[in-house]
Amino acid sequence: MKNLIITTMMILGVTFSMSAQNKRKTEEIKIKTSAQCDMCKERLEKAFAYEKGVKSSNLDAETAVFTVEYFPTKTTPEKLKEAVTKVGYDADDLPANEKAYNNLPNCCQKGGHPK
Ligand SMILES: [Cu+2]
Repeated sequence: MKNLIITTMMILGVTFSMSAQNKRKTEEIKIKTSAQCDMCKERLEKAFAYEKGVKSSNLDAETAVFTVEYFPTKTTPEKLKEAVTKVGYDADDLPANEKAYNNLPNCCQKGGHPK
């Protein structure tokens, strides 16, 4: 009987630590955006500092690729892309939210920094 209790407690312990690890596991997504410059970088990263389920984010101003590390239990790639469009940028195939885009300074709108 005592052995059974110990075994049960061990199984519970293992299950618990496994689910705890699962909750902390993050995934990474790379979103191609229409960002133009360092101001865009700051704007996007600032917005994502408050976005639900996001652990960290980084925009490469050269390639306009936005890399986001997120908790898959708390958010989805779709929600993250939508959040990018709400800041005023295209996210892969999703077009930018028009109102947010129009609020961007001219230099941050598409073609603001011709390459
Ligand atoms: Cu910009």
